[in-house]
Amino acid sequence: CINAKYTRTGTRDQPAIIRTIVPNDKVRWSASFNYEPVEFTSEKVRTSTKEYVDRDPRHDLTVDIPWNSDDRLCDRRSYYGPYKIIGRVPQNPCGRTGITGRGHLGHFGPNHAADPIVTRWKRDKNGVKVLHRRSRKPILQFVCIVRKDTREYAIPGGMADKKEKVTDTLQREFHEEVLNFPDMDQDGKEALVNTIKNIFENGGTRIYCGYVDDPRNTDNSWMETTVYNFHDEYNEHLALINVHAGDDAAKAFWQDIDSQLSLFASHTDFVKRVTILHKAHW
Ligand code: RP5
Ligand code: MG
Ligand code: MG
Repeated sequence: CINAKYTRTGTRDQPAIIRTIVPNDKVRWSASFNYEPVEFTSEKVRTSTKEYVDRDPRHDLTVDIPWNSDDRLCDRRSYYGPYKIIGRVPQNPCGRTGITGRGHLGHFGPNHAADPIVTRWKRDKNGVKVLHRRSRKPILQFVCIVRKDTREYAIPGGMADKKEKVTDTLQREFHEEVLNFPDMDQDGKEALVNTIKNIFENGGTRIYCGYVDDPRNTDNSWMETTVYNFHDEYNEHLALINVHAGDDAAKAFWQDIDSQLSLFASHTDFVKRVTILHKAHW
C-alpha cells in the first residue's frame, strides 16, 4: 500500500474536513492507538438516490451489500484481496485515514478508477529527442490536466462507470477530459476516436493496479485504480493530438516529466514508473 494517511479531504467546492491526526507509525490497524476519528459523509452522497451510490447499511438494516464480490453493477473486489467488514461496513486495508464514513465517495469499500498516461518524447524542431542537460537522458512528456476540484496537476483519469471494463473507462475518461474539440467536424472527430480506440485497445502497458492515496479516502471507502501507459515512440499518432480541456479538467496540455512534478494523489508515483519503463529522465 501507498500511505493511507492523508491529511485533508474535500474539494474546491466543498469544505475541507479536519481529520484526526494519525502518526505514520499508527496507520496500520494492528498498531494500538487511542483513535476517535471524525465521521463524515457529504450531503451529496448521503442524500443521493442514484443507483451507483450505496445506501448506508449502518442506518438501514435491510441494505445487504455483496462485499468482496462483483455484483455486476459494481465490482466490490479489492486488489488487496478480501477486506474486513466491521460494524456492517468495510475497513480500509491500508489503515487509518483519520475519518470514517464515505466522505465524497459513492461506494463503501473500493471505488475503482482508471488512469491513462499518454506519453511521447520531447523533440526539437528537427525531430531529435531532447536530452536533459544534467541526466543526459531523453525527456518524456505526458498528457496532463489541471483538475477542476483541487486545481492540482493530474493524469486525466476517472471513476469506472457501473459494469464498465477498464479499457472502456480509460478511453471514455481520456475523451471526456482532454479531447474537447468544439470546432472539429464530424469526420475529424470520428477519425480521432478510431485512432485512439485502436491504440488504447491494442497498445497499452499496465503500470500499476491498487490503492491510490486519494484525498477522498476514508476508513470505510477508498480509491483503487488501474494505470496504463500509451506511448507514441515515433510521434506518429497520439503525439500529434492537440489536447483541449473538457469535463472535469480546467486545463489540458503536454507536460515535461521531471522529479520536480507534484501531481494529485499518487499520480507522481505512477508517472515515475513510466519514466523507469522508458529509461527516460526523472
Ligand atoms: C484518483 O482519482 C484516480 O487515480 C483517478 O485519477 C481519479 C478518479 O476520480 P475522478 O477524477 O473521477 O474524480 O484517485
Ligand atoms: Mg477525473
Ligand atoms: Mg472524468
